[in-house]
This record gives sequence, structure tokens and C-alpha cells, in this order.
Amino acid sequence: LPKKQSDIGPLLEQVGTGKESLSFMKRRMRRLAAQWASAAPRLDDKLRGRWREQKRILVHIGFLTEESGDVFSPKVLKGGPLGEMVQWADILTAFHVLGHDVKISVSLKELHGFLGVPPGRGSCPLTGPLPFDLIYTDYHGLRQMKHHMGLSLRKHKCHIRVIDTFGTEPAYNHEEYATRHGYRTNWGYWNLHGQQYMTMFPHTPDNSFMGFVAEELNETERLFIQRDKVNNMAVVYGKDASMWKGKENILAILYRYMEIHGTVYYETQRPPEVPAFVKNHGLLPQHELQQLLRKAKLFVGFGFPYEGPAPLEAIANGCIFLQPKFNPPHSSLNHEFFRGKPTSRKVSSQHPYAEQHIGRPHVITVDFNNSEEFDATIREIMKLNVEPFLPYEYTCEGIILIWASNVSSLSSWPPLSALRLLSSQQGQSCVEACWTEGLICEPAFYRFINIKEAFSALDFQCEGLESEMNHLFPAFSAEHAECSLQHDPLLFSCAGSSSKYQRLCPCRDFRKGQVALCRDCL
Ligand code: U2F
Repeated sequence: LPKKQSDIGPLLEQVGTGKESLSFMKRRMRRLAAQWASAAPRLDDKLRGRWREQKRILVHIGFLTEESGDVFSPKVLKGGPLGEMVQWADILTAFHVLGHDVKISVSLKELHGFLGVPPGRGSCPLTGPLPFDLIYTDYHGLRQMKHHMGLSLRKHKCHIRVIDTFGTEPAYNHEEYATRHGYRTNWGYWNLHGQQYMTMFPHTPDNSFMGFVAEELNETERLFIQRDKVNNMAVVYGKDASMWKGKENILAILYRYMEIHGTVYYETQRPPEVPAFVKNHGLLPQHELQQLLRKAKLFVGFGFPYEGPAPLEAIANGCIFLQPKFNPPHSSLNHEFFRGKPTSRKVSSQHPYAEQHIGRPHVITVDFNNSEEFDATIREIMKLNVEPFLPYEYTCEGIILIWASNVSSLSSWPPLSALRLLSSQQGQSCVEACWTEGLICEPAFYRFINIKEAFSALDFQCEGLESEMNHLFPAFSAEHAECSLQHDPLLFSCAGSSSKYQRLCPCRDFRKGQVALCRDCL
């Protein structure tokens, strides 16, 4: 491993000042630096040789640049989204602590400084080799880089990683295919490799899992938490008053059994959405929210925000997370928030990762429109006893292991022995087909199953065999007994389904609490 840099002073200096978003990130980086620094040496043995050489990494946070409008920074202290800042802060700290040479850019000026002078002002950018091994950015940053680098971006594309909370599916990423088949959105069609998009939760296997961390507890803290839990104390997940709208009924039921706390931002008066019986603390700094969660028995989501970090923090601090089930699921087809996002993923609850990968007793997902069910669930919760829980993939150690595997250039990754070939039902995606068998879809294996022998292995009798560009292929159409292979590897996709096809699915096993890794992966 490169020399580890546990002193994060020089990194913090690079982050800069003058914006609440940057201050929020710096506070978090300071708080978590020691946790990262202690995880890295514990892994030296396991990592054997991987992630060894020091990389030059540029981190360009596009959504924080003035040029992208920076709508987030002014809302940091007012209940706006913080999830992305949590993740960027963790990425920066981890890369630095692991010994990489990290450069940070949060403005076009800095970006230009790192990549060369923009065209028309003297020399061309990047006439020579790229001065970085890897560039981590987001969709805003990608656009800015394209603008700045022009055609040379294409040459350097493989060095780019895009932090993309909700994920980008191959059908949306493939420019020609997206344009022809109605998958073109504001964001997608960059023709990157699916694994270059990095998500906050492991919800889109076509992309890579990047994650973030929750603060870890030592044994003493665990004991104190369990000792000090207040059995009838609930905290509502919702820092913006709008998230409380229309929840009077739920709140009234909850209040029959529990005292209710909130961390809703307000200016001078209690927002009208927050009933008087709620003890509102106002928006809290992260460490104070942690303290509140340590006392509470229950953390209740109202349906928004989707897939944020806070439920993991609550569960890590020994809370039960109670959240609404979405029936029908929310997606870019039926919900404003997801509209225009490059994914067709069906979000089955406020936090599908918590629902599917953690589950009971830590996570309880119910229909909030059913008052009786909700009432019964609260009564059940009053009797439950749960311990603090944090999935390994959201600990510093777990995440470093996953990143090390991503960055390492192992040609046989993941090992082919992990492959399990399955066929989906008609109308089912490969994500779903693998999941029903307790497996994960592994797009890296598509190239091994995109052969005619795969159809006979599954007992499909092919009347005809064709090869086409279609994100659902390889697949079998029962109606015509037709077998179809995938013509363009960029379209290999675990996502997507059609009632016309049974898809061929490359599945693999996974470690519980570390979905990105198969059992024999390390
Ligand atoms: C998600 O973004 P959010 O920022 O809305 O997600 P949350 O889970 O609410 O909170 C993120 C962090 O805010 C912190 C808390 C979490 O780490 O510790 N916090 C706080 O410091 N003080 C408080 O009083 C309350 C919370 C998601 F992450 C984004 O990707 C999405 O864009 C967004 C919209 O769905 O939801």
C-alpha cells in the first residue's frame, strides 16, 4: 500500500472555504478520518498486493460548481439534500488516507487548472497524456469536462468514474440505442462502460457500488446505547417541512404510543406541517443527530427522501427503521422525482436497500395507508428489542475491500466459478430473476453466456438464432421459438424486461452484507 496519510490537514486545505457545502464536508471528513485510518492497516493482509500503487486521482465535484447552478450549497443549513456531500466527503477522505495523490476541484477554474488551459486561450487542453490515473466526477462535471476537453475526452474516457446516486442503465447509456428506442434522457447517453457509473447503494448491478460509511461503534458505545434506549421515543426522517405534508393521520397514530421528535428546519416559527405535539429540534449537525438516534427506538420515514444515508445511520445506532411500501413502485415512468433519470428501476419502498438487504427486525416496510396495519406495527415495535446493526459494506473496512477489488486489474474478476446461468420469466428482469434465487445478476458474465450453447443448456429449442442490438438480449421468445444473442457488449444489461422475452441471466452468489463481492472473490 502507498504510504498512508492519516493527517488530513493538507486535504482539508484543498477543499477550500466560503460555502456551507464545503464546511459540511470538512466537518464530516475531520470526524471520520480516524475511522478510515484505523481500517486501512487492518486490511493490509487481506488486500495482498491489490490497490498497491499510488494513483493520481482528480475529484471534480460538478454539482458544487457555480457553473452548474450549485443549488445545493445554499440549502445545506435549511434541510436540503446532504446525501451526495456525505458520499463525496467519504470518497475524498478514504482516497487520501489510503495514500493516493488526490486533487480536488469544485469550480471550472480549478478544473481548467488541473487539465490545461481551455481552447481559444492559448494552448489546447490535454495535448499530452492525462495527468491523472482516475477522474471521479458526476454528471454535471462530465458535461463540463466535455465542454472543456472536446474530442480529447473520448480518448481519456476510460479514466473517468461518474458518481451517480440512482444509477444509469445500459439502455440509457448507449447513445445510438437510447436515441432510437426512446431511452434518451437529459443525463444519459455517454457511451461509458456501465461499471464506470458508481452508485450510493448496490441497486443497479450494471453499475459499480461506491457507497459511503456510517459511523462505527465500539463495544462500550454499543452497551451504552442499549442501556440508554428510550422505548417510546420516535424520530421522524424528514428535515424539510414538505416531507411532513399529509401525514397527520400517521402522526396521530404514532403519538398514541410514542413521543415524537423531529429535526425539521425552520426559520422563526414551527412549520404548519409539523404538529404541536412533535418535539422539533430544528435541523441538527450530524453528530447531534447521531446522539438523538442513539436514544430513539424508532426512525420513521414518510416516503421522501428516497434512498438516503440517514436510515443506515439510524439502524447503526440501534433504531428500527419503519418505512412505507410503494404499491405500485415509484419509477421514472410514474413519479416526478425519477422522471428523466436514466433508469427504469422500480423503487418498492422509500429505501429498497434497507428493505431487501437488511429487513426485519431492523427494517419494517408496511403500507402506510392502512391505519390498522400501521397501528399494529407500532405496537409490535414497542415489544421488539434490536441491536445496533451496520452492514459490512457500509463500514470503512468493507468499503475499502470493495474499492480495492474494483480498482485492481484482476483479469479474472469475478471468478467464473461463481457463474450460475438462469432464465427469467417473461416480463422479469435479470435483477429480479437472480434475486428470486437468492443470487445477484453479474453483468461481467454476460460475455460468457452470449452463445448459442447457453440456450440449449437452459432447454430452449431455437427455431432461429439471430444477433441484434437489444438491451434485453440474450433472450428467448417463446412465441416464435426464436433465440436472440446480444450484438453490442455495451448493451449487456441486468435491468429491463419485456413480456415477449425470457432473458438469459448470468447470476452469482454474494456475501451477506457485501453484495458487491461473491463468496470466493477475495
Ligand atoms: C437523499 O439525500 P438527503 O440528504 O435528503 O438524505 P438524508 O438521509 O436525509 O440525510 C443525509 C445526511 O444528512 C444528515 C444525516 C445524513 O448523513 O446525518 N442530517 C443532518 O446532519 N442533520 C439532520 O437534522 C438530518 C440529517 C439522498 F442521499 C440523495 O442522493 C437524494 O438526492 C435525496 C433525494 O431523494 O435523498
